[in-house]
Amino acid sequence: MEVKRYRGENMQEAMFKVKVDLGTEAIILHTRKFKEGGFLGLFGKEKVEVVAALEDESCNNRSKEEQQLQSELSQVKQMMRDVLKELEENKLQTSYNNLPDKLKEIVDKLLTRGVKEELVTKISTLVNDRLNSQEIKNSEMITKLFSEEIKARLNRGSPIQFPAQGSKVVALIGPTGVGKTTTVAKLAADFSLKENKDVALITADIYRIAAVDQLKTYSEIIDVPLEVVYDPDELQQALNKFASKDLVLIDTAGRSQNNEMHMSELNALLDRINGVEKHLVLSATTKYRDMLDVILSFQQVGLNKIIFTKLDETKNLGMTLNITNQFEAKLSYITNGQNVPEDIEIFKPEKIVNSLLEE
Ligand SMILES: Nc1nc2c(ncn2[C@@H]2O[C@H](COP(=O)(O)OP(=O)(O)O)[C@@H](O)[C@H]2O)c(=O)[nH]1
Ligand SMILES: [Mg+2]
Repeated sequence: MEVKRYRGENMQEAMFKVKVDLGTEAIILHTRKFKEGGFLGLFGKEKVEVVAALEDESCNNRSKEEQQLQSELSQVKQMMRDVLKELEENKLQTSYNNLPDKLKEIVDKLLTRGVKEELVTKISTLVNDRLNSQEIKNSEMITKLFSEEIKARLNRGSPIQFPAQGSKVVALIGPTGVGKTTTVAKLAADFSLKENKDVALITADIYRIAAVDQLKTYSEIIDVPLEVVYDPDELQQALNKFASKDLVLIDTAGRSQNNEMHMSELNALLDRINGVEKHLVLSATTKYRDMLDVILSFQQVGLNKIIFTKLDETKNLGMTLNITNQFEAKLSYITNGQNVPEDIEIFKPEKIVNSLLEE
């Protein structure tokens, strides 16, 4: 501790000096009055002396206090954060608990029916927001809002439509075994028998004898002509031959490692045909990730529409919603059984909505 003395004409002056020199933290140890000048202390002028010191410790203490204060402050801050977080979590928890049962029930239903989680979250959040702005908030309203949101994401169905003049050419493309040939037969039967259209078939699936036979049998039963083609030139010739038909359906080989008709060949085959509408055939039993792979590879060939098959074999109807939500291509048909020609229908969003939401 450093002790210093300060003198002044009066107390104020001495204190002022202490303050200037030692700062406000100075400790006053002692003050006294004394006389300066004169003789033996007589007749001298009265002055003031202040003994002051600046404690090192006071300095230390101060910074210690500051540190302590800082740490207390950050503790308080942390506590506040914890409390706020807890409040927020409680709020979320409470708000989830407060969601109407019907809403939670539909969320479960959509998840079990194969709609992907991310999409279910999105849709149910929107429904809940919309519900909050409604006057009536009963189960019917919740179902109605869900069905609107789902329908908006399913797009309209887009079946085969005929040009005012000339023939319509539709090719079915897709992996092996998804039901292309069966679907070609169903479409041929439907258009020729029910809608009285003049239909012809072409098969480019010449890599499996059985595949040709399969379609040949159908063509005979339905009584429509069939041409088997082996290359793009023959395909063009067959199309010329069928130029007066209303509808020409082309069956193609599935794409697989063992199959010589790879994507590029399929591309080469269909590339030169003007105005061919390509429907990608997907089986609803395929896993979503695999389905995305299939769509991405067939997008190289260019696809206009999507047909979903085998909906009878799965509860995963949500697949249709996942796909239409993610891709622009519209759905044209769905098939739901092996029977030709019965088990096919135009894709109708309402029907999918109902099936997704039904009890
Ligand atoms: N359950 C069911 N089976 C189908 C459906 N469509 C096709 N199939 C069956 O799937 C198998 C493969 O069909 P196919 O038309 O040869 O497929 P492709 O290789 O794509 O031409 C056959 O056993 C068909 O009967 C469907 O909608 N539901
Ligand atoms: Mg086939």
